[in-house]
Amino acid sequence: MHDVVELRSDTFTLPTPAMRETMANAEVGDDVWEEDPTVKRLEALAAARLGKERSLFVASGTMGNLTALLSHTRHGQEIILDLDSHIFNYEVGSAAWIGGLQTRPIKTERGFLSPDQVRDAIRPANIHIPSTGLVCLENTHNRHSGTCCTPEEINAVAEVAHAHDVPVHLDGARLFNAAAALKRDVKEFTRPVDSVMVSLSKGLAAPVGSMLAGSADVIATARRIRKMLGGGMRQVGVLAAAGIIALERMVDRLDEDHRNARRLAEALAAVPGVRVDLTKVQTNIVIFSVARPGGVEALVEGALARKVRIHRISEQSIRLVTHKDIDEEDVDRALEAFREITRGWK
Ligand code: TLP
Repeated sequence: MHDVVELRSDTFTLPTPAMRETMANAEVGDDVWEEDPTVKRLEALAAARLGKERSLFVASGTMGNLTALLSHTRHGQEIILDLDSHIFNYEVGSAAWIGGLQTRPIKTERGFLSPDQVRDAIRPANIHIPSTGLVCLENTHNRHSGTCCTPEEINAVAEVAHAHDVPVHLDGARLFNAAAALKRDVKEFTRPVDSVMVSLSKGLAAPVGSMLAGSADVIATARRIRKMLGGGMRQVGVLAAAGIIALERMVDRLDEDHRNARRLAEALAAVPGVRVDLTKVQTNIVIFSVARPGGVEALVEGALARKVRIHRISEQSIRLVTHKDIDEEDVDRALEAFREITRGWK
C-alpha cells in the first residue's frame, strides 16, 4: 500500500533500492569515447535480449524513436505509421520538424497496420511522389489501451515493407509487456524489424533511458545521430547501471501489473456510465470513457481528493496504468474511490 496511488503512467515508477545502490557504485568512463564499461555492459545485454547485433543507450523513448527515424530515412521521404501512434501524436512533430519527413498516418482498429494497409500506402516510383522511407509499428499500443500484436503480425507487415526495400522500426516502449502477455520471447517480436526501441524507464522502473537496437550498421549511424541530437552523455554508467537491473530483474514481474490492470478494468466495466473495451485490456493500460457531462472531471478531481492520481487523455476518456509501485491494496483503494464518486450515476 502506498500513500498516493499513482495511476497516471508507469513512467512514475521509482528506482528500486538495488538500482540506487548499483548506481552509486557504478564503474564509469566517457561514453562519447565509448569508454564507459557499464554502458557497454548494458548495450551488450540489451542487444542479446533483443536478438540484435548492437544496441545504443539513449536518454528517452522519444530520442530513441527519432534517432531511428533519422538513421533509416532521408529528408523529404514519407514514413508510414498508424494514426494513434506515439510517434505521430506525442513526439512534438519531430519527424517533420527535425527529420524533414512527411508522415502518412493510417487509421487502424487496434493500433496495428495490416500488411494490406502497408502495401497500399507504399509509394510507387514516380517523379511526382515522395518515396517511402520507413514503416513504424508500436507494441504494446499506448493509445489503444495497451493492446499487443503478435510476432506473426509484425512479420507479415515486415515482409511487405522489405519486399519494397522499406525498413521497419518498432516502437517497443512496452515490448516486454507484450512478450509477457502473449507468453512469447521478446526476440520473436524483434526478429522481423530493422530497429526496435524499448524503454527502461516505464514498467521496468529505471529512472532514465531507453535502448535502440538493430544491426551494427544501423546502430553505428544511430550513434552519430544521437550525438547530433545532444545525446552523447559522458559518464552515463551511473544511469546504465539501473538499466541493467531493469533488464535483469524487472521483466519477470510484469504479469502482476497486467493482473492489476485487468482487475481495475473489470470492476470499472460494472460502473454505470463507464465504458471499457475489455478486449483491449491485455497488458498494464486501461483506457475508459465516461459519456456523462462533467463525469471525467468528477472522476479525476474526486480521485485526486482521495490521493488517487488518474490521467485524462481526451474530452471523455481517462487512462490508468499499473506498475510495480501499484499493489493489490492500491487497486482496491482506487476502485473504492471510483465507486464513491460514481454512486448515484446511471
Ligand atoms: N509515453 C508516455 C507519454 O509520452 C504519453 C506515457 O506516459 O505513456 N513510445 C511509446 C509507446 C510511449 O508510450 C512513450 C511514452 C514513448 C514512446 C516515449 O518515451 P519517453 O517518455 O521515454 O520519451
